[in-house]
Amino acid sequence: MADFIITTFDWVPEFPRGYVRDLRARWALEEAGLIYDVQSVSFDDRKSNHFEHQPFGQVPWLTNGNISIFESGAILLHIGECSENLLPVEPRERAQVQQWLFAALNSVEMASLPWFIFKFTDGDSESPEQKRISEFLDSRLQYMEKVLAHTKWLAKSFSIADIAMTDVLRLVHRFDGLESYPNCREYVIRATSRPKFEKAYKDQLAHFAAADKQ
Ligand SMILES: N[C@@H](CCC(=O)N[C@@H](CS)C(=O)NCC(=O)O)C(=O)O
Repeated sequence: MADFIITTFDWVPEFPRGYVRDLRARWALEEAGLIYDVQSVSFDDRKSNHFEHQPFGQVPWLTNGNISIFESGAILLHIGECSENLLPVEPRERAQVQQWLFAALNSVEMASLPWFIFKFTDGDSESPEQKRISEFLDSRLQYMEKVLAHTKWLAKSFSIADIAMTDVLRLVHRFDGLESYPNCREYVIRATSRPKFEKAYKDQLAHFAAADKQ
């Protein structure tokens, strides 16, 4: 049995495929060259065992020996601890990666997720609430655009922070939210062109497609 086990849903509807957050864990483990298995829990029928690992009844969670850890950011940090390539040991570089990991989740995704929910549920209708959220996201993207004008990756080299930031931004890109942000767009393209992302992405699609056939 592999040391690392990612648990995700057995099936999800077509729409979120390729964007389910187990992708963050798959991608990081691929980049780290660590062996892992993927296990499934029911999407339709969430049992008490599921809530023991992920108290919100969501996915993913990761097990590594006797450790079981949920929240994709915490999972990325855990994988980073096992791979110096993704989370450097040198204190200054390590701090850079950690700050950008939290920035992806706590400064950008906290704006992109409500924006996505409005897009998904209300389309392009510009309600005052939707407009406020769009402006909030824009304010974050304007700063990211400046940061990404000068750097290929968020820290000295590709890291868990780039995995989180890319995954956050590519959902915005999916709904044309990066049209005015060429540096953010190029960053997403650069990161998602990495062979390990492509593998993780294809594997996720295959995982859910296999459930369709059953
Ligand atoms: N903050 C959590 C969010 C996890 C999350 O939103 N998971 C989604 C799949 S990407 C999910 O399980 N959705 C089903 C639900 O919320 O019931 C993380 O980053 O791990």
